Amino acid sequence: MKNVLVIGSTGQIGSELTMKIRREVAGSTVVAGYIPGAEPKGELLTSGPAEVVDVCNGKQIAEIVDKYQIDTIYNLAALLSATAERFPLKAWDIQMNGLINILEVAREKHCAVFTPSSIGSFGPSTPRDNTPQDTVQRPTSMYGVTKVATELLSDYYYHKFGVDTRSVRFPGLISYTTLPGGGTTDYAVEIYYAAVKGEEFVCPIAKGTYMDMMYMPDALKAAIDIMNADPSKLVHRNSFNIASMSFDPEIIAAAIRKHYPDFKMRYEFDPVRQAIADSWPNRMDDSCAREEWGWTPSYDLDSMTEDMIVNLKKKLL
Ligand code: AKB
Repeated sequence: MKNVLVIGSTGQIGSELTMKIRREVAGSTVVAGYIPGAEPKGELLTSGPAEVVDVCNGKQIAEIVDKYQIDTIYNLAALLSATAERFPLKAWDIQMNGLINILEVAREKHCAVFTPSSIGSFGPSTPRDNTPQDTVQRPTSMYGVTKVATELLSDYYYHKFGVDTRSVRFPGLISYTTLPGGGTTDYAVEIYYAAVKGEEFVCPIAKGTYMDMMYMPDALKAAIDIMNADPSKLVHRNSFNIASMSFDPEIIAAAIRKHYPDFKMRYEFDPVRQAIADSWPNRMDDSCAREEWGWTPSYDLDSMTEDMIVNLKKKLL
């Protein structure tokens, strides 16, 4: 991984991943790909090249790959689960037509490709606890349909054309830098903003709904480590279960109350998000990722909560 293109570089994952690779991979050029209306700002803009890269424009992707001699593409363009339910055709266009554009460029120009999958690739008939690496994947949301298809298409390009595709199934990601938007797990970010601002939190997800969650530093580490993994050790490719913590709204609220004893939360559930959450696993089994490329998370709920609060205080107060 030397010359990297991050497509969707101004989103929740992209904004931090671009900076981490720029800082940590010596001699790398990391191009921040963005679409008009979501321009990079601040350090993301000043610390390296930025280019308009629309996944729906294969020619544009190919030009940027040639211009910077790109060897690795992080494809982070996506509509998250709740938004994808509102705009299913747009989600299909970005997630599937966008992916095939990227895979075609990668095939021609010999790039490795990371396209994240998600807990959303599972559905109601998947075992909910200790969800195995290889299991039933019959999601009921458009987001999930595109995620399963992403996994299959990425594996297809590896087996058929030798394109070095690899990825992970991300849990809900929690971070203080860039807000997510339109996801089912967004509540687990928003709850921290409410606590630090001293506001009551209105939770859109019902009590007792468990989902896998992960702190952003662990997610970024996974996205880089999987692309640097020894290919001879990889039995799987698209995509690996990765896990670090699983909780329901009561449990995260209790972790926050260790810092803000008066923190208040009430429920007003969102039927779209709740239906999606009810179809997702409680907790994935990530033993294949641990065995095949040494995945280990660093943060649990308490250490994440402490770090989120310290950083959000600096950001918001
Ligand atoms: C979402 O909630 O849509 C995403 C995801 C779990 O993939 N955060």
